[in-house]
Amino acid sequence: MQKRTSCLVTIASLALAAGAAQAADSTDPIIIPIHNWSSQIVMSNAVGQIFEQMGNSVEFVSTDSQAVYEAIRLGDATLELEVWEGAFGHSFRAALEKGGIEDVATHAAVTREDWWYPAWTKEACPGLPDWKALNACAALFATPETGDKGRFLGGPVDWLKHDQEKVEALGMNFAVVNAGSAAALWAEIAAAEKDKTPIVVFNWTPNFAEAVWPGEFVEFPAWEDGCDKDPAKGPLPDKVYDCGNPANGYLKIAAWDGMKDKWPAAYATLQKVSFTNAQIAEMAKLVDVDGMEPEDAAATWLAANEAVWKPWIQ
Ligand code: TMO
Repeated sequence: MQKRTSCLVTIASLALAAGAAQAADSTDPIIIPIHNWSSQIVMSNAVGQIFEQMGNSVEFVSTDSQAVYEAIRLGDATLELEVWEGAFGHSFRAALEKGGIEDVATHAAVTREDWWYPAWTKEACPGLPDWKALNACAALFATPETGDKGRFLGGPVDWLKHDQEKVEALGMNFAVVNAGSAAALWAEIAAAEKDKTPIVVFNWTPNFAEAVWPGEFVEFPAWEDGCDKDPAKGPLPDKVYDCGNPANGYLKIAAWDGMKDKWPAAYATLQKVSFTNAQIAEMAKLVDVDGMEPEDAAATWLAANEAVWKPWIQ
C-alpha cells in the first residue's frame, strides 16, 4: 500500500512535469504595437523576429503611443517594448492602477526626454542649459508663427509631453508647436545647422541624434514623483508640471497580464529582454542615418548581436 501510493505520486508528478514542458505557446499571433520613433519600431521588429524563431506567430499593429496602455490592459495588444518614463509614465501608471497590465522588465538603458538644443545655440544664449536663461533668451527663438514668443518645437502630439502645461506653470515666454513626425524634428535641426540658427526642440536619449548633433538638455526644476499630479510637488506650491522630465528615466517593458498563460515561452523570453543605451541608439541609426527599412534593420541588428539575445531564448 505504502509502495503503491508512492508509485502513484511519482506517476502524478511525472505527468505534471510533462504537462508543464508541453504547455506550448498559443498559435494566435502575439500583437506587437508599433509607434512613431525609430528605435521602438526596430526593437519591436527585433523581438518579434526572436519570437518567430521560437515558432510563434507575430502581428505588428500601428498604435497610438498613449492609448496603447489601455489596449494592453484589455489584451488587444500583447506587450510594449519601450515604456519611456518621461513620455508614457503617466499613462502607464494609470493603466497599472486599473489592472490587466504588468510591469515585466526594465531595460539596462537610462533615458531622458526633454527640451534640447544643438551646441551652436549656446553661443547665442550662453546662460544655457538653465531654463531661466533660456526664457530670458526667448526672443532669439521667435518666428513669424510665434510672434514675440520663442518657438519650442515639440514632438508629435501623441507623445503628450505636457510642454504647454510646463510653459504655463513656469510662466515661460514660449509657444509650443508640435512637429508632425520625428523626421520633421531632424529636418528642422539639419536646416538650423546650415546657418547656426538657435533652436530648441524636443529630443531624447538614447537616440541616433546624439552622435550627429552634439547638444544639451535644458535644465528645468528637477522632476519629483507626483509633479504631474500634485501641485505641492515641484518648486511652485500651486502648479502641476512645474518640473522637467526625469533626467535618469526608466525604459520598461509592459505586457498584458494574460500573456504569461497564453504564450508562456515568449513571456519567459520577454522577461529577459534588456537593451543598453548604445544598442538602442544603434537601432535608431540603422533607420534614421543608414536609411534601412525597420524590418531589415532588426534582422541586421540580430545577426550582428547573437551573443546578446540567444541566451534569452534558453
Ligand atoms: C517617446 N520618445 C522616445 C520619442 O520620446
